[in-house]
Amino acid sequence: MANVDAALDAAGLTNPHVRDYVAYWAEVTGAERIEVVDASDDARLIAESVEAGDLLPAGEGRYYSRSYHKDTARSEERTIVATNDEAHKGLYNNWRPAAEMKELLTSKMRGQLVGKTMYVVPYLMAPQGSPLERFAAGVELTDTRTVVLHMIRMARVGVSYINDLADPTSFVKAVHVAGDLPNLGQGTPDDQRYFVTVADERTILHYGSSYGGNALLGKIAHGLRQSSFDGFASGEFLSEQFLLLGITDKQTGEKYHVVGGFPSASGKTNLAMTLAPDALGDRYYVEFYGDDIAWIWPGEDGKLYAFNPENGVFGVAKDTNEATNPTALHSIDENSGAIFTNVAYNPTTQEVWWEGKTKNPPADVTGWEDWKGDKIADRSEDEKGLPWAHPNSRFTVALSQVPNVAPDYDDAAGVPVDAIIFGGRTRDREPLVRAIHDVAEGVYDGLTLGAEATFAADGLDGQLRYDPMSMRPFMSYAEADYAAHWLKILGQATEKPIFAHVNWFQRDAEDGHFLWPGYRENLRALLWLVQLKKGEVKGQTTPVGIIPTREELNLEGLDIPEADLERILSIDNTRWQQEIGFREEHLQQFSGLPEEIWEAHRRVAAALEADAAQ
Ligand code: GTP
Ligand code: SPV
Ligand code: MN
Repeated sequence: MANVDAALDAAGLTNPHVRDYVAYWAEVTGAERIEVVDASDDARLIAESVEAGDLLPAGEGRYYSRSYHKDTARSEERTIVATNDEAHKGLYNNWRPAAEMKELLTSKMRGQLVGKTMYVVPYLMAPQGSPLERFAAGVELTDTRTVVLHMIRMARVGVSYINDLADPTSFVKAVHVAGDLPNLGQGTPDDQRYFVTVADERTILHYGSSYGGNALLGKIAHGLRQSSFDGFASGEFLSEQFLLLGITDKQTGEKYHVVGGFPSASGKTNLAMTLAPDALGDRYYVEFYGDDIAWIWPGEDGKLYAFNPENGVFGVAKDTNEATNPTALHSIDENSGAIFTNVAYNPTTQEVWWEGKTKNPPADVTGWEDWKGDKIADRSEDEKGLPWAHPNSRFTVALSQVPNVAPDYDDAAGVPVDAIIFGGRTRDREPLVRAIHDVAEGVYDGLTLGAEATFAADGLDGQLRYDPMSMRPFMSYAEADYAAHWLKILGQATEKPIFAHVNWFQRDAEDGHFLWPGYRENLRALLWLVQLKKGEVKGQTTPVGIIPTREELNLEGLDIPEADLERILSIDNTRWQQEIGFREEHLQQFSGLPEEIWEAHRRVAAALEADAAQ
């Protein structure tokens, strides 16, 4: 058994409550050694991982890892929110009683670290000194060194973040045990994995995975699930699966900030890192703040403020290339410290590749291995069409490596929010952009976000489903309360942001091609939205919001078929009326939904009917 006190003393970890917590779990897990981690340990831990073969070199200052082949995405059905009050039970949070889950997880974790090291990772999910700092501290305990290396990139890590807390008990207890991955029955009736957030005790207990959101507990489990609960319980803030970006108009010197909720693997990273299209690049510049989480609160000046609690990016690799996302590509250049997971790898040349990195895979397959480690050259005729990389393969890199990161990304004051957008993979109905001035209608729009699910969660790719505010997998309390909390926070802002729904994924019904080229061109829709907010354009009013006229959308330097443009700038009333019926059923599942949301729903339905009757 480890000498906990000696290890904590040596690391200067003085917070007595953290010390008790570490000692407790060292005892439960039977850990042999305790190692307290600081961000400055990165180089040593990398060297140890390379030495042990957990990481492979991917060129100078970049690394490659493979996860167990059944452990490559979040598992929504194994993810549970537990509390001591059944009132927190919602439609999506898989609510369970806290006592039952704590007992179960403790039994799963008992003895799991015998002979192993327990890494103690103190972290902060916020810029230091922020008004929400008391919700941001945590200590992850983990059995997995590569998880530590990911945490060093994704969060601010070191004992200084937890030693001097104003309230020394205000840290999240986040325990992670990967366990024996080949013997956990992933996806079978005998699945052993449990990813539990005991939200009203600020305790996270994850067992059975070393992948991303299942294992980097600062990120999703604390940064989204726990913190959205904290935001609600304190009444102070929202925590959402949102990107955060700034648009600077170099001509006027003005800057606008946009937050946006798109479901997992639906374009947050791409939009937040985007460069202006070449033709508009002289005038506009996009600054990156965050690609996955925003904490949002009403400031004293009546504006809504936001920051990104993360310190890094855990981005989807697929289709990232010079044309779609040059900024992402350069954030993972040599010496960026990037860690790639489950892409294809060539141990001879130390190169990595994923679908869409280049048009075709490397012509010379010598040395190349797919994401499972199987040689491409050995593939049978049947296997030749299989992807080289896992569709949910990712890169992990610190925010500071992103070329267009905003100079004030680390500023504790956050930035004022001018617009809140929702979007997802919606193949019909949703136009390029529709703007909504009314707060209740904006919140209603978020709650009825319908999109195709993606490979970021196991077994759901392509399923059409509602994903409120893109928070469905991260929801921590009842949806009706969530809606009310949104209305409350937005209600406190005297300078309201404009809402909008965007869609880069509308397809042609016949041949399936995307009607809008997407990626860098998406900025055009946001520029129109900013202009609308400033009253520089009027748009056309439709029953579901204001959409741009053909003339208002800046299409300079963009060639797009007129027929496609017409489709993405129009509303299909019949299809929308059908959607209203689906929405009604969707919303009825949330008992006690605020009347303002129902009123918004009825207003939209009535406007569609009136429009159809004309
Ligand atoms: P999470 O990290 O899972 O929360 O996802 P995310 O929303 O940050 O997703 P990301 O930006 O990484 O995008 C995922 C996929 O969507 C990538 O394969 C992109 O190539 C694709 N994508 C992003 N933007 C566009 C777009 O404008 N058009 C099209 N067609 N595809 C896009
Ligand atoms: C997502 O799945 O939405 C992600 C990746 O952002 S994970 O950290 O695994 O949740
Ligand atoms: Mn995400």
